Amino acid sequence: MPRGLILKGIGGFYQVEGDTGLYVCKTRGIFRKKGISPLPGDFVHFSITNEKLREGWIEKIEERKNFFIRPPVANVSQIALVMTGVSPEPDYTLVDKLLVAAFLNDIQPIVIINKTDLLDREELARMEAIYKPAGLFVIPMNKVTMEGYSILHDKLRGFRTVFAGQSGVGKSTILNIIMDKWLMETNTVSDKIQRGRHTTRHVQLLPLDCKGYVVDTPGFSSYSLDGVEHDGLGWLYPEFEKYQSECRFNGCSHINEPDCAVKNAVEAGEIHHIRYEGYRKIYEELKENYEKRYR
Ligand SMILES: Nc1nc2c(ncn2[C@@H]2O[C@H](COP(=O)(O)OP(=O)(O)OP(=O)(O)O)[C@@H](O)[C@H]2O)c(=O)[nH]1
Ligand SMILES: [Mg+2]
Ligand SMILES: [Zn+2]
Repeated sequence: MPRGLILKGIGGFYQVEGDTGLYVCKTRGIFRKKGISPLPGDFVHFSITNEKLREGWIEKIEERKNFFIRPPVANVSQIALVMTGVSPEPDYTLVDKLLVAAFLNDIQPIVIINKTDLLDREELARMEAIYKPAGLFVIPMNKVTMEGYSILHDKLRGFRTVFAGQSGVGKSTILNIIMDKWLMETNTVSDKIQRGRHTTRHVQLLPLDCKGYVVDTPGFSSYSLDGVEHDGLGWLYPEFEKYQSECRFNGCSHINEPDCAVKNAVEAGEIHHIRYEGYRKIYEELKENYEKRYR
């Protein structure tokens, strides 16, 4: 049975990319009964009912490595966090939350500092310095001089990358340029799905020439972290790692304890204070949620 990747789903039809091109597949009632609905990013096994019309049935959904409800997408392998220095003003805590979610789900994060045409080089260096100690790959980009675009294209190779970040940072702009330059020529895009309701709000995987896929998402202004306990938050900050074991207390929260190696590293400038402040905010928020749940 052929195996394929769901690129998008519209009104009960799924566009599936198999080895020999695109098919439009429906799902068996059995999935609905089990409460499973296929997501873009799902790897599926499908049977072909009409080769000429390129139609089939989805018979099996492979186990997901991860999945998200908002936006609905499965098997994300990389997240590109887009931010800017000025317009809009960066929401560092939002970026940190997305980074935490990425590390929690074993997704490779990269950071894009976009609109560098509006930023002087010192400001840019200041922003890069926030994320470099965490070992993150940072790409300065702008559409005016095309800075960073080919570096990004290179980083997309072989990954299924979701673009996320505040509204107005330039996610769609970046993806439109990427698609203009590097969208894969797809064969037979079936009619049926083209005629279906189509809005840009629909989550879809766009195949690139480099065996990478990109997904645009609408910007969000807030993000709630699920599946993270405040106790474990520090372990999702890569730059805390080498200090954590040196704190005086086992299970130190790095908030109020004395002889905290993480806090000392912040004071010494080895951990960036913006990352640490974000950590405190997120920690308090998670703790509050925890107490609400168990009180
Ligand atoms: N100066 C400058 N403006 C840019 C750049 N990239 C994008 N913009 C502008 O930023 C604005 C917002 O861009 P979008 O691509 O719509 O932003 P978005 O992140 O997709 O926003 P949402 O869809 O609301 O989440 C547009 O006016 C773009 O033209 C850039 O490199 N430099
Ligand atoms: Mg957009
Ligand atoms: Zn500590």
